[in-house]
Amino acid sequence: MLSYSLYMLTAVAVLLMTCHTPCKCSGIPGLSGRGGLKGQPRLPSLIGSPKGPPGRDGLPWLRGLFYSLDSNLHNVLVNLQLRLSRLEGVLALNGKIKEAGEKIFASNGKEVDFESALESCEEAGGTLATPTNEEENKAILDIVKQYNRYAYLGIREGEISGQFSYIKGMALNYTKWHQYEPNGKGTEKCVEMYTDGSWNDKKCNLYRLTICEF
Ligand code: MAN
Ligand code: CA
Repeated sequence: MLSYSLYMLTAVAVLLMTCHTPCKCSGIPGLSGRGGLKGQPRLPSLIGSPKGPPGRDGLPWLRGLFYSLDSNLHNVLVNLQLRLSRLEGVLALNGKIKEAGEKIFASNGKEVDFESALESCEEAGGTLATPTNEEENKAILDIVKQYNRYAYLGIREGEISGQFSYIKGMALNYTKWHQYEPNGKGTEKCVEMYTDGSWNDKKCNLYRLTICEF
């Protein structure tokens, strides 16, 4: 009786932990992107790969318990995925978000200096919009055009003049400099996006549209 209660407690604890631990669902196989139900692999099982109902060997009641917890968990995750996908659809329809690959871009419509923009994005759990390919640059550009305002990007000049990198420190793997830019030679340490999607190095204390990525 005691060991049964212990198993029940453990099982419930596992279920609660899995359900309540905040997680980035894009990290779970089959839960990345929108509407990804087609051909979605089954989620990783708590008890290995459940090919069917509990077998006869081992502790059938324990296998049964985990099997049903596992099925419930699977259903919860599939429903969450559907619900999130519908919410993303609503936000996209209303022009509140732009999606590119795994990234979601959004603006609060405010024009502030670079540090304040970065702070707002981080406070919201994201960071400043940082285009790393043409698709992402286009998604950010859509927002720049929507507000008809230049926006700061998550790119900054390092100690070496003319050397720009992502705010996290890595070297740029994609650039979209406007002709003759960057030209600040150490005096323009931030980067703005123009309304044609090209980039200009610019002083960091100006008022530019805040666009974040999540
Ligand atoms: C201004 C600033 C510079 C920019 C030039 C381009 O001087 O916006 O950052 O390079 O215009 O002519
Ligand atoms: Ca410049």
